[in-house]
Amino acid sequence: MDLLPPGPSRPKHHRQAPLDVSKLHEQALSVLQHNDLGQSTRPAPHLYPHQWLWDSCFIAIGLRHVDIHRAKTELLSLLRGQWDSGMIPHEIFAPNSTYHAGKKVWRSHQIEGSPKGVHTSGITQPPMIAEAVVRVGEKLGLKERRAFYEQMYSGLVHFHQWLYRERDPHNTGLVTLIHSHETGMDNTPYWTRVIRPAAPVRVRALQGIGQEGLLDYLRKDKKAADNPTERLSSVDIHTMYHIITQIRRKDYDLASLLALPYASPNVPLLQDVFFNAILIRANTHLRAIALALGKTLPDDLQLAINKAPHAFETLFANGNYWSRNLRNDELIQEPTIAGFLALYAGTIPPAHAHILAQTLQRPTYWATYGIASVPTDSLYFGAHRYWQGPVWVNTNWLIADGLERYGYTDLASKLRQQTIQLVAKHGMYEYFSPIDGSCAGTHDFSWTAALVIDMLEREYPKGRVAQLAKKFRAATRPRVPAAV
Ligand code: 9WN
Repeated sequence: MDLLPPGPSRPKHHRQAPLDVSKLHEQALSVLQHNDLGQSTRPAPHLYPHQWLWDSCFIAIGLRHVDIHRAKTELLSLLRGQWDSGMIPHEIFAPNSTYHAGKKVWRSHQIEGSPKGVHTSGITQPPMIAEAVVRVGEKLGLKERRAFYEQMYSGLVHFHQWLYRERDPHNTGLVTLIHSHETGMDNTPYWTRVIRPAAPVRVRALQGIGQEGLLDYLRKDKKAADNPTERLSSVDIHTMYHIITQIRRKDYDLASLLALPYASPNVPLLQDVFFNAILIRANTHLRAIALALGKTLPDDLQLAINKAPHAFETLFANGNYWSRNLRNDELIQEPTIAGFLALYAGTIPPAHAHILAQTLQRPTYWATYGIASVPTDSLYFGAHRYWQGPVWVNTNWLIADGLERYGYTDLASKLRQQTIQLVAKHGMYEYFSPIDGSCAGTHDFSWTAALVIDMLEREYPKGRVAQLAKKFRAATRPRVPAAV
């Protein structure tokens, strides 16, 4: 595959097979309708019954095309989980739903400053919320947009301030993650590498006698998964639970965790490249929101925002961007999709963007349906193994956006069209094999549906889907409360 030169050319159509746009749109809407919880949307019916931070952002980006009121509600509802510190948690638990790492695991109500009346996790997730607010804002008239921005503004500022104040205590310009779930890519290999030495004694003992298979019986997520072998390994999931217990005992506070010496089974801490790239982009959006409201961001935040793009460049080595292990200050040069998010950050030098655009076109990353979460020549690769190989619709969406920002318009369009084809052929699944597109993970996955709607709007003539949107609004409206 050749690198397409940057330029303002109109996107060409890269259709591989005839596509029934209306049918696909209808399927996507029915998934969102089915997963609608009133003021938020669950990611999937069985496996993920609560509200997740970055899922809701992607969902709002799709919903804005069909029900702007509901899209606003999706984002406003995230603020009900915000902690006094400013943290927006990665999960807000819906009442009466079971989940393998639910409220009893996180115990947010025991921590001072957690919100009253809702149970949440104690960690965050990629800060996609400013992006989603701006995307929803694009669909509103000036007056309504400002009103919506006003509703979101202080929560957003507070969140970004928390990220830099609490998660970058040494003012490096890069925030640190305390759990792999914060990156959104739970078992991505660069996290797996640092997590495995932190396995609890019981897990290592079972591994020592070759009996780790027994851990399968203690897993709760397997019951809800369509095919449990497509999720994390039992060793990794038990290690992740163990890390949750340790960070909970330290009130999910980075400063306290930093005070622990680095020896197994302590907690891995990473300046995560994927998360920081998204944060840099979110900062740009936050600035735009402040500008639209005629407000000035607080000085501490301005300083951090200015520093971040320079600090991000310290993650560049050998032609890619990597996460830094805060425990030993080393870059973890383990090939995954994460470094490509530097394109989405939008602040890297064009020469680096050029290298990334070339790398992601290698067949090991991009076979037919977009970018594999781990290249096929990695030792970690498994075509259906969660974040260790499959193509995900949200990362295709993010990378297409990043490519476009650097002028690779045609490549971005090709990526979006292949993603649409993938979902049209295999269904609204959570993830897909990068080799043959076969579906994996859970069915009726909300961000797949929402982002397909967004990509359809982008790639296909407008107006063909308006009627379906009307039908969707009629079906959801009575269940949506007037305000959050
Ligand atoms: C833990 C909901 C979430 C996504 C994450 C994805 C997965 C949860 C899990 O599901 O994580 O947060 O139970 O494995 O990795 O990106 O937000 O869709």
